[in-house]
Amino acid sequence: MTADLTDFHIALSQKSFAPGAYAFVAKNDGHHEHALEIEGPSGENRTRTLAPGASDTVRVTLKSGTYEIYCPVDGHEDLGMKTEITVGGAGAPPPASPAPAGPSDSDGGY
Ligand SMILES: [Cu+2]
Repeated sequence: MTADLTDFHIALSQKSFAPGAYAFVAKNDGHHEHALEIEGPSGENRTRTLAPGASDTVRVTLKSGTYEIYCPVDGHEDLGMKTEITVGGAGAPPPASPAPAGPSDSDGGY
């Protein structure tokens, strides 16, 4: 799970989760200091404040519900550095199923 922090946006590699323990790796790809805070049913967890180019990991055990993910640095949340994730429930994607194995088009190929 990665979170890309830029000026001023948070891009998550994933937005639907099953309940469980996760490590969010936050990388600051912007030109300002940023951090990542995860707030929801498990409380608040955050990375340290990251200088441009720095990264940090925040470990959190997600419970069912909605979490707000944002940058706690001065006013960045209002500039757009916030998003939401859904844990469990209807927001979770169905388990991936392999593509159906159709009949082969190959006839030996002459
Ligand atoms: Cu920020």
